[in-house]
Amino acid sequence: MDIRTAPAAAAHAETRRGDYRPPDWLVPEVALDFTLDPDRSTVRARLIVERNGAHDRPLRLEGDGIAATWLKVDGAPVEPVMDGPTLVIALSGDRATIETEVALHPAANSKLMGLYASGGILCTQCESQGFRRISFHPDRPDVLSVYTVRMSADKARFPVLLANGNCTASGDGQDGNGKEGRHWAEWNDPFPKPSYLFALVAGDLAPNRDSFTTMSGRNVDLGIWVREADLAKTAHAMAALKSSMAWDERTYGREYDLDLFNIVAVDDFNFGAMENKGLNIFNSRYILADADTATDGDFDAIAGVVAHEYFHNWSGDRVTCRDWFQLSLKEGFTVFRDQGFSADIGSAAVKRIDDVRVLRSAQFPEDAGPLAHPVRPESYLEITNFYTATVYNKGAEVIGMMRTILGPDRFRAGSDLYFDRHDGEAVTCEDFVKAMEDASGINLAQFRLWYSQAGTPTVTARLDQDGGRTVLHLSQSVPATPGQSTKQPMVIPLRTALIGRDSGAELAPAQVILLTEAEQAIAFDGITEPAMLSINRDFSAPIILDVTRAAGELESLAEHDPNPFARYEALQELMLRTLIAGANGEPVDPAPVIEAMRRTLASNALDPAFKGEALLLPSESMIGDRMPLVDPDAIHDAREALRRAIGVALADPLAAAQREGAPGSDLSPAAKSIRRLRSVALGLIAAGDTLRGAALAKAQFDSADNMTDRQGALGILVSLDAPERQAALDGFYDRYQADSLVIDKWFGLQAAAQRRDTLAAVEALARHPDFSMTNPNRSRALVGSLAMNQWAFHTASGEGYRFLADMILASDRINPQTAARLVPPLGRWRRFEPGRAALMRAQLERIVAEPNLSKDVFEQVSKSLA
Ligand code: B3K
Ligand code: ZN
Repeated sequence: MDIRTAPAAAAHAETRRGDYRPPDWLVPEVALDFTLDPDRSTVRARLIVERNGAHDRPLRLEGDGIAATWLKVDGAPVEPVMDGPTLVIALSGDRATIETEVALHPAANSKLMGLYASGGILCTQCESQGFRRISFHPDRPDVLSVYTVRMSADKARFPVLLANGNCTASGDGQDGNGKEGRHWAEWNDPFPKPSYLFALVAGDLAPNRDSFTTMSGRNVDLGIWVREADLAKTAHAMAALKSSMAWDERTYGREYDLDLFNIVAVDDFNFGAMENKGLNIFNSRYILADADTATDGDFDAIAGVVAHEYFHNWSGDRVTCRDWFQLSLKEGFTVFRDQGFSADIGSAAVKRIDDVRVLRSAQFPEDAGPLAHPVRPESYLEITNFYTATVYNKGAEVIGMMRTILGPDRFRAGSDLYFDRHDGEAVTCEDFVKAMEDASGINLAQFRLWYSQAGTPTVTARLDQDGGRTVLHLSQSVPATPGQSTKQPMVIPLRTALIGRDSGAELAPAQVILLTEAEQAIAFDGITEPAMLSINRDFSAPIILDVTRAAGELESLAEHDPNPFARYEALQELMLRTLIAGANGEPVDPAPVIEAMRRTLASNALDPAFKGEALLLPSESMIGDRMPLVDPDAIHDAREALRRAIGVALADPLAAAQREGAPGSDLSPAAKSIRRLRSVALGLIAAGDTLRGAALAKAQFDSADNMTDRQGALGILVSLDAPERQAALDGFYDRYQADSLVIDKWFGLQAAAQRRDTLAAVEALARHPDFSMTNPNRSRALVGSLAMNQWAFHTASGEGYRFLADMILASDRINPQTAARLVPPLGRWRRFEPGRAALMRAQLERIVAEPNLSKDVFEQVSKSLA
């Protein structure tokens, strides 16, 4: 139940970065008093406000779907004056006490922003602008306050009451009056924070308790709060929390600052998790895991997200963002930090391959489409739409490039300076870069273009060797993107080595070449043998690389390049060239790919996890991204043909790899590697021989003692026409009916199936009793997975587009954030052949014509059509 305020003229108004002005009023103190009930909660707020600078503007407190039951200024009742959703209070003095009361209906809050109910737990989500759905407030990240929170609730239904900071008092009754069945608690957070970091939780929860001793010897009590029945699934998250606390001390010198650190898991959550100060709230999929229900990938994602949210305590909470255009200040940096953590606790090469895969599959298409925006955007209608792969993942690459340019020691000096200089402040991306410059003495003026220019640069590279001279010719270009027709050359750090074509040895030590001009030539001295270029090693820059290669070079690099990432890239590039030729209808010889894969499989020097990654063919959408126009059928056919050829030719070594297993209880990198390669091999075997593949998959499924093997097998069976398929799907459902995170997998695997009837199956599953649009995990599992399944989603009839548009419209009425996230797959219409493009566009037009569309969906759809 949202109270509709007068349709503000500003409903679709843009917020622009250049319009930033410091707040007119500061709020040094906030005291909140919640009387909690799912059907009717009341929130009393007392704000101490102070005029900021000399001006005579009124105090403006933002609201969203709330109304003040009363308002007091310095203790005296005042009639509330509204400007649309905003409460406007004229104040004559420079300091005042403002009190408001609002009533909320958490159980009816399906947007999952503000105070809402999830499975009987009351919880909050405030970033970016959810606090204004709880109480009237400036609700901008540069207004920092010390919060005191009091809450009362029914003791039987909500025995646990948590908020930010430390619990200072608690007792039975309400307001000290002993009201029957209720209890209360009071919390205080000594660290001033913006409203987006406020949180409270009330529920019937049990803790996994542990403790951590910080580097200065302080004890921190840790708690992970879940339903009692889920306690056994919290061990991995707790271990990850403790190792990320130690890692941040070692790697960035950052120590935790409160005596308490709590995490709560809830089932209904709009994204992964939230870094509220001292009280992180998580989507339960990033906390709960055991070998029977979670894959190795799930375990890794849990460690990564737990670390990410923990790291925000410094990169986000202690030093926060001045305005939402600076989102990458905390998100890009924190992703970079969590990637470093995961690389250190697992295989660094595999982690880099995974991160680059995410960048290429999510960020590159975004950068090449109608929703392209710089890492630091210039304007938005709805900030929620800017929690993107560009802000997060390209933002992390930008930090990584600074580290590459500065070197690790100067980078660390820069981050120390940044944290020291800005502790307790709300700052900008510019402040971060300035700290890096000041600490290193390196000028980053041109580098700053990475924050302002959208679009993925393309770099061409050619190594010329003649007359004893070796010269590397480089050129760069950045494509036009919406609102940015011309671009300047960027600073592109390219980690480069030359490899002897005959010896396979590095002829010159690897070095970082800084490409700063549109065209540049670099001469190498003392190279006497024919050389091959190994460039953009470890993906040192987030670019598209176009290297002129001699015949046989990629094969040779795939086998000999000493840099594992470069070997992976060479094999991927070899596959891509073959697949693109196939999709273009050219005659294709699969032999070079098969032989390179055979050598990779046979190598004893390679980690099996690396082999698993290396043998995975580029996805259909990645192939499409490299073509002028996407023809999903041609791409699918070419990819399946190559998979079949590989499966037939390498049947024996693949079968050997598939036979290797590791006990599910073993989560060591080596055991994970074996399982990873096992299911990749199974997929290729099945591509070569359906009957054999189905039998092997069924056997792997039945004998599995862990979810990685079980899901790996089921993920292959779902695409096969074999009797084992339905039996396995049914068995899986029956076994895990009561476990919603596993049932998400069941929905997701069917939506990802490579079958002609996938779309029809998904439409049927959308009517399954377990399907629900109100749970973001479930809707993403079914609808999100279909939209990522290029061949199944893009059927020539356009039925997939109609289905997705229906889902967007239905979901917009429930949860606009979830709905808006489903728009980008339709927004890529210009990339598809004309028939499909027209059908996709027609669905976008149908959506935008709908009255009462949310700002979230309106922004994504209208920009996609522009
Ligand atoms: N900061 C949150 C994301 C909030 C998204 C708001 N629409 C989680 C994270 O990135 O850590
Ligand atoms: Zn984050």
